[in-house]
Amino acid sequence: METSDGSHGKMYGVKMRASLGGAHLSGAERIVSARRVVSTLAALARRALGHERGVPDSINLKVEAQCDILRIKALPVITETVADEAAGWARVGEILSDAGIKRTNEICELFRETYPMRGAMLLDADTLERLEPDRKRGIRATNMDSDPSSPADRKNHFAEALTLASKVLSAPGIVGEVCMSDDPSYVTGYVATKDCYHRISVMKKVGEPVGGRIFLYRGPREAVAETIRYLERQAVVVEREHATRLPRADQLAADLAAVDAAGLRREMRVGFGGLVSFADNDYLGLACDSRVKEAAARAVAEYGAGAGASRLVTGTLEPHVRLERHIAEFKKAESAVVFSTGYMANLGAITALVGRGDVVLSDKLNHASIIDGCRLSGAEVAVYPHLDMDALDQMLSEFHSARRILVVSDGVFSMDGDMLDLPRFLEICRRHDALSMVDEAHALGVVGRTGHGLSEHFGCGFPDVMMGTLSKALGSSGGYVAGSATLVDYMRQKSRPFIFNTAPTPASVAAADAALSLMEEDTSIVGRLHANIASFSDSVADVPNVRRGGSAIFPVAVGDEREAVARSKDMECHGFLVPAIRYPTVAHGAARLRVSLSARHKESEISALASMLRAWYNTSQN
Ligand code: PML
Ligand code: MG
Repeated sequence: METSDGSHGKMYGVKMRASLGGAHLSGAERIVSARRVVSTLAALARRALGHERGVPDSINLKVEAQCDILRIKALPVITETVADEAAGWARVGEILSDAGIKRTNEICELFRETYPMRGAMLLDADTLERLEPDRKRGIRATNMDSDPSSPADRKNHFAEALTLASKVLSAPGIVGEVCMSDDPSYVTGYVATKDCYHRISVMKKVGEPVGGRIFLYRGPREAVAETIRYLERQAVVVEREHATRLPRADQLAADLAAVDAAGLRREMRVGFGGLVSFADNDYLGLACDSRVKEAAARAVAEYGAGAGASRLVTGTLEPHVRLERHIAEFKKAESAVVFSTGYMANLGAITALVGRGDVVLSDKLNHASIIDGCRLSGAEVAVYPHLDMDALDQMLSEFHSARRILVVSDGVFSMDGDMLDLPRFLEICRRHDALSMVDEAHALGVVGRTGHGLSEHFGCGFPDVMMGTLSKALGSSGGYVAGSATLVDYMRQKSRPFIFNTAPTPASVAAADAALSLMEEDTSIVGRLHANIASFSDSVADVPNVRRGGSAIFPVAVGDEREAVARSKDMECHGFLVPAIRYPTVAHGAARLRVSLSARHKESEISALASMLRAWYNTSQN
């Protein structure tokens, strides 16, 4: 027999079910050949362990030979883009009604009753009588896969839903299905009828953790048992061909429509538009300092607009060498290496340092560039709860056999403004013989009396890998890694974003070098930023939704995504640029405004902003 993965021989149903705190967390299944059983088990376990809602208490893996496998065709797909959940449910009613089902309003009403159920409600499409033998459990459509099947290690809502719906609608007597995911971030649902799978772009608000399924049945009572057997027991492989692929013109548009519907569209603005910016990371106001600009201009005149090649070919110019020496000195390190962006510095450092067989531990709220570096490295990634040093300590004791362990954390967290307890972090890393890496993108020029960062602030030692950027307090662009001569040599030999990238422009490195000198020579620049931080911090001491973490970043808790955008627009009307930060930068429902201070802010601007935040908080409480 030709099997679903192109091999020959016996087929197995492989199932995973994971639970947390007694409740269902994650479930998935595949039908695969013997050859793929082990890798599928591993992929499904990985999926359970990586679940967004937490680490499971138990994972049930089951393998069962399947001999009677039915092959059916996937339903064709139509995507319907709707403005919001009300419009989505209106479409559900219309589609069911077009399929000859009458009491559509009542069916949509009944849908709520599926929320607490594990399986689906089985409803007589005409009498609305409930036919499932156990109402709490419901009917569980299972024993199915698609051909080709989608990767097992992560959920593909659409592909898995299409497989399930195609099986369900092929069951005797089933005339329709309505489904909405219980994943709070997944708002797309569907209605399936005998001849079509209608994707409805929005069926609920982002953040709602409710979902369910209704199967609509039409036929004699005596035949219900056979329908349930088919749904729950019959092994089915759904032939997809290109069915899960939307028409080319819709592939991207459908996702964009969902972004809009969820209130998550991001707009690009051009410059500050005359507003006072509390949005950028130019902490010391050096990006537009004439001396920094002149240094950049001189470098362009002398060395050209571009470096012309990668660093290891001919792209290393005098300004690169000077800046790297300067950073090493500044960070009290043996050596330093510069990358074209901060993002690349993180990606480059992490992927060079760890790989297969290694472990990297990463704070839950680390910046995307760290997360991406961890993922790309191929090392086993373990995420510890935000700033939870006890958890980190505990987790490290579980990885004794790893070849190399890297622990990486932001120094100042970019969206929360809070700070790593560096002395504790270093002590833990040392005790477990793990390499320590700290990203000081938002700490350099900000934290410590003279802006030297966390080690100065705490009066402690240094992490093994000191990463930072040239693009924030230094007003230019680029990133660096500083540390031992061996570490830096290692970066130059092994870090792909260093090796395979054109060297940073002479202008950007010269500008960063000049900014660093200014910062060192004139300590009043950092002093001004510190005075502004202290002043704003005092002014908002009585505004509970403004968080003060000692850095230049102050998140203002809002929660709802749309509300955050409205608040930000409101601030604009008053002349202030304070951005709304939303998913995916922060979690769903954790939208916020992000105030970042700079040495260039005037006292009057700071107190006006504080007053606005206070007034807004007070009205929101009434
Ligand atoms: C689920 O994942 O629980 C249901 C998913 C619905 C998928 C809708 C779609 O994207 O077509
Ligand atoms: Mg449910």
